[in-house]
Amino acid sequence: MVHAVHGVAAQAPFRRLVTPGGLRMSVAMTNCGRLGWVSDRSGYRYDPIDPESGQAWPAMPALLRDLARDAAAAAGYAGFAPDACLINRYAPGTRLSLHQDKDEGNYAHPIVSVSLGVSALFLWGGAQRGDRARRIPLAHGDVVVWGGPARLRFHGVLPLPEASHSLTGALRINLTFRKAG
Ligand code: MD3
Ligand code: FE
Repeated sequence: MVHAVHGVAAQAPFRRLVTPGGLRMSVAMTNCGRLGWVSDRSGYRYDPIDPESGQAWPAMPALLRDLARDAAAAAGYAGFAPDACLINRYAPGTRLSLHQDKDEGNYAHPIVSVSLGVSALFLWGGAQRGDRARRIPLAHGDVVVWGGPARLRFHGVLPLPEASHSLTGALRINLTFRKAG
């Protein structure tokens, strides 16, 4: 999977996007699949075109697509066919503030996440931004299917610690598979 991520990034390099509020995100992102998640001054959206290259996003490697499909099926979501894979890259100190994933067309579809490399502490909140969040470690190889009532809960990632993993060095990579369109 790490090799597949490198292949995607060779065609669509990791970049730090700007939020609608004008702040640069600390997480670096890229995408594969028919649709990619992008943010700029005009908002958040799924776009079939990589704004950096003006080209379609790289195809979703079958290895990644099949893993997401099988994980979803094992959690009770048979037939999950993701059309978007957002790939987040964390360097030491990188964090992702508390948010909901609300840019997809149909919240009945789950999101499948795969964590690679350095472990991070995931923040698992509630339905309301102010709800107390649990801290859950996400380690290399962890696969989680977020569906049903979990789908719209607030979540985030604490700053990545300085650590090293044999496959990614100081980095953490997180893939999220979505049915966005
Ligand atoms: C719970 N990514 O890409 S993965 C994201 O580690 C995102 O990069 C984090 O939040 C990361 O939007 C967390 C776990 C995750 C992903 C999506 C979810 C948990 C989720 C969507 C809904 C609920
Ligand atoms: Fe999220």
